[in-house]
Amino acid sequence: MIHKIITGPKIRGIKARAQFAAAAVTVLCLSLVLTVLSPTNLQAQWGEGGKKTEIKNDKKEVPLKHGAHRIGKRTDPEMDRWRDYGLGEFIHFGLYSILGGDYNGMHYNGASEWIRSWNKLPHDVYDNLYKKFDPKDFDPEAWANMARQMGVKYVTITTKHHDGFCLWPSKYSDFNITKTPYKKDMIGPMVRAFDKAGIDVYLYFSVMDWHQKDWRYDLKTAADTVAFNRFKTFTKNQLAELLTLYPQTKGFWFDGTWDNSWKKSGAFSDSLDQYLKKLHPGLIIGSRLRADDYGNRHFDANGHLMGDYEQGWERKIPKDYAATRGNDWDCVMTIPENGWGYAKTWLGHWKTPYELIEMLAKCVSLDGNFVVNFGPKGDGTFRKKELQTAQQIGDWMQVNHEAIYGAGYAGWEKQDWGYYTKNRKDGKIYMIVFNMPINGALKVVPGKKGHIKNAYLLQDHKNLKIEKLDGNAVFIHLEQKLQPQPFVIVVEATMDGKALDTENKHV
Ligand code: JFZ
Repeated sequence: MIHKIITGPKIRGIKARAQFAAAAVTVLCLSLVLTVLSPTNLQAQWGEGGKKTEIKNDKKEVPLKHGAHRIGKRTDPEMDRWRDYGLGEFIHFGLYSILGGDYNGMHYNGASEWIRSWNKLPHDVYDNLYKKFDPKDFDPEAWANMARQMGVKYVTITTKHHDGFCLWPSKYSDFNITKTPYKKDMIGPMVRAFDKAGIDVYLYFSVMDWHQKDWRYDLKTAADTVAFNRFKTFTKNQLAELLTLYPQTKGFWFDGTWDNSWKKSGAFSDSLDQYLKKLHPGLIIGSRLRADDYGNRHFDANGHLMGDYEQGWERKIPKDYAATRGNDWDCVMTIPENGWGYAKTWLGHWKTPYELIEMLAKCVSLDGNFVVNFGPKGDGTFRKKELQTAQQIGDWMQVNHEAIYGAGYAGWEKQDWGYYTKNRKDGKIYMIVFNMPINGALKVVPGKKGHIKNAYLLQDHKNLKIEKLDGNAVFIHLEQKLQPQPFVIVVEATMDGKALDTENKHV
């Protein structure tokens, strides 16, 4: 099954490429015809320093009814808040948490929340699991405390995964929590507990729904279209219901939007996006909801992001700033190699807290947020290893959070010791160090006009020795070459080209 999960997106990818090629030909013809009518194209370019410069070029944009409606980042307070989170938590919890990837003494090798698609497990067995769903030890306050201790600023919780099971009392689907032995709403208590702990709540919602008879993978017949139209209304109703029941919601994390049926529904997903935002001003929706007129997802036919942030960085991190195209983005990450829901048998590598912290540092250094996933057990508690991971990330965050919250891309040339981040408000630069060089010195090459004034360790505020190198580069010397954990150095610099009196100090 791992095979199936791994090859799934690839096959989809090939199909998508074929469709893209077809769309591209259409687009080319269209643009030839519509040259006279088209607006002048403005292409955004991103370089070191993160400054966006609009450059005019002669290429014409493809006219789209359902492409991006905004070029560049959202600038409202809600989105500023999102941008400053730095660290987030993802929680996958549902019927699949009962099985934990095992059935009848057999182990499913795919991601455990996909177990319903395993040919060894009859659908009716899975669909009757709700009769056993009773997370007796679920304690929303404990979940929120764990998140707070870990230092996360936002959490995304699964309200409904691909299996269609709703963790809230939806009046639009009987396949919901009230029909289980547990009976009570789980989403409300979670939303309120996280909100009380000062953690913003986002709702994961899979559009693809294996339980609904009207769901279609593709629209091949008129009957498919009729059924899928009913499905669209159902989806819209469920989403409005969630926003009405849980007004604290800050945004939706959409999923299961890769099938042809949805890709052919660009007009609907566009109107849905606008409807939800009207219902709930400030709502944040990433690039996994919409498709454009040609079925392009994430980016429209003109390469513009459709959504408030790029949501395609799933278990992967951009290699450099250029790869982010200057967009807002977050990376969602599993602790095991792959698998989001609880898995009793957790095979393969487990990421260590420091590996996760390094990913966090890298994401923030490239202007993104980092989200760590947890898969609680069927009884509603977290496995020990996940609790320890959260605790250790939290311990590190306690000391070093200044380098993460409100910080982003610094624009300084990356060095091998680790990552720079920069506070968006006061411009302070942080060095998050993972690889201490053998010579005990860290090279810093500030931007062209930068001059290093002072450097100190964030953990104890002890000043560090600075040695001037050629130009405005410096070495920062550490007394202790081996550090037990990743550490942060705060750099005070002037960026106006003026040298400071400390500049010529030699060590
Ligand atoms: C999806 C789900 O199928 C999965 O169970 C989990 O919820 C995850 C967060 O999201 O998985 C995906 C979605 C997109 C890609 C790969 C896996 N992708 O774009 O490569």
